[in-house]
Formats: sequence, C-alpha cells, structure tokens
Amino acid sequence: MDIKAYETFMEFLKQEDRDRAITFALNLIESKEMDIETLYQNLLAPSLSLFECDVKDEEICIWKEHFRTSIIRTIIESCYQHVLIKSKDKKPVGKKIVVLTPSFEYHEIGAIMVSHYLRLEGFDAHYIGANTPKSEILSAIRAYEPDFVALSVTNPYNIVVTKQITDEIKKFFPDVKIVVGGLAFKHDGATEQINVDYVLQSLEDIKKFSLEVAA
Ligand code: B12
Repeated sequence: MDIKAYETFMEFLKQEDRDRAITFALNLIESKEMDIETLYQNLLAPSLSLFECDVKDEEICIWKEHFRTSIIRTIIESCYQHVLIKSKDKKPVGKKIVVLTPSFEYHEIGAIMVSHYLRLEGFDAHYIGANTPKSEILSAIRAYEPDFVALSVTNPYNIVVTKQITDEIKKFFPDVKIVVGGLAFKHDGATEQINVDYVLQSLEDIKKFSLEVAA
C-alpha cells in the first residue's frame, strides 16, 4: 500500500479540497503510478469506509459525509474511460451482468466500483442505479436479458426487501443467476433465507467468479 499517496489524498479530503483531491487521484491513474483497482481499494474505499467526523455537531457531519461521497463519486465516474480502455486488453467473459442497489438502499459507491471491477475482468457489466424498485429490476431484466443480476446491499434492514426481489427474479427469470455482496452480507447467516447463487465481496472473489463462469 502506498502510504504516502493515501496520506496526501486523505489530507485533501480532510480539508474538503475537492479540486486537489480529484486532480491528485486522476493524476495517479493518468501517470500510471497506480492502477484503477489499487486506487479504488487503497484510497477511495477506505476514505469512505473509515470516515470519521472530527466535529461533534451531527448535522455538520452529515454534510461532510455527503460532500466526501460526492468527491469520491466524481473520481470514480472520471475513471470510467480508463476502465473501458483497460478492459479492451481483457478476454471477454461473454456474460452480461447488471449491478444495482435495491429499494431503500442509497449506498451506491460500492456497487459502482464493483461494476467497474466486473468490466475490468471482462464482463459486459452495467450499473443501473441505487434504490431500484422491484418492478424496475424485473423490467431491466426483461429488456437487457442479463446472465446475472448483482445486488449490493449495505444496510441489514434491506435484506428483507432483497429477499422479495430475489424471489420474484427466481419466479419470473429462473435462468438468471443472482449475485449479492456488500456490508449487509458480511454478517453470519445473512443469506440463509435468500435464494442467491453467489455471495461475493472482494476483487479477489470477482476474479475467481469470472474464471468460473467464463463462456
Ligand atoms: C457514504 C455513506 C452514506 C451515504 C451514501 C451515499 C452514496 N451515494 O452511496 C449516505 C449519506 C446517503 C448514507 C446514508 C445512510 N447511512 Co451511510 N454510510 C456511508 C459510509 C460513510 C461509507 C459507505 C461507502 O460508500 N463505503 C465505500 C464502499 C466502496 O464500500 P462498500 O459499500 O462496503 O463496498 C465495497 C464492498 O462491500 C464490496 N461490495 C459492495 N457491494 C457489493 C456487491 C457485490 C456484488 C460485490 C461482489 C461486492 C460488493 O465491494 C465494494 C468495494 O470494495 C458508511 C461507513 C462505513 N463504515 O461503511 C456509512 C454506513 C454504511 N451508513 C450507515 C447508516 C446507518 C446510514 C443511514 C441509515 C443514516 C441515517 N440515519 O439516515 C442512511 C441510510 C440511507 C439508505 N436508505 O440507504 C451505517 C450502516 C450501519 C449498518 N446497519 O450496517 C454505516 C456503516 C455508518 C455507521 N458506522 O453506522 N450513508
């Protein structure tokens, strides 16, 4: 892990210096000092997952969290063109996958990152959005005809709605395989009641998954 790069990036974030944080992160990619996966895993993800507010006022903390998320999101979206270029070197897996977060789940940075990881591993991957209602998910499956649907869930309360969605997917599209991941599924037994085909979390999991399902 490049500690110096992490510390510099975190300093810009702590100062809420949006422009320097974004420029610094994108420079790491453009200068090839860091690859996309390392940037996401070592700088962007921890900058959110380890977020701690240094003031006592809760309202200010919420604003700070939103502001930081928006900076990270801009960086990830700006990296997409590099994802496309890099993924051209990868042998296509020959599988289509849609990535989303279900109804009531607003945490979407993990889902967007995962859609980029999947592209980098050769999937035809598309992130279709956060807080996606069941009816929209079913309609996306009908239109896109994916091989896999990946649901990213952070809040354990949303496992209930995830079960309703996965039951309907299995009922109407029995051939579509369901992948789940995210903080909510890190708890023991979280997938016991749910009909899923794969529980994945890390980039390593995604790499193994791509080898396993390659056409
Ligand atoms: C940013 C953030 C928000 C933002 C999200 C903005 C956005 N556009 O995404 C906002 C402000 C909206 C928000 C709201 C809330 N949040 Co919030 N939030 C966070 C925070 C700080 C960072 C989350 C994040 O983006 N992490 C970075 C990403 C990259 O990590 P990740 O999601 O874990 O994803 C990685 C892996 O899990 C995995 N992965 C994820 N999905 C998938 C899917 C697949 C298929 C695969 C293979 C892998 C995979 O790969 C990713 C990349 O490594 C966390 C703190 C934390 N410790 O996580 C709290 C946190 C998640 N939030 C929390 C809470 C409680 C809330 C609120 C309920 C607060 C409130 N009272 O309103 C609301 C809920 C909103 C809702 N309905 O969803 C709690 C959840 C607690 C719990 N029960 O587990 C946390 C943990 C904070 C805390 N310590 O209490 N939040």
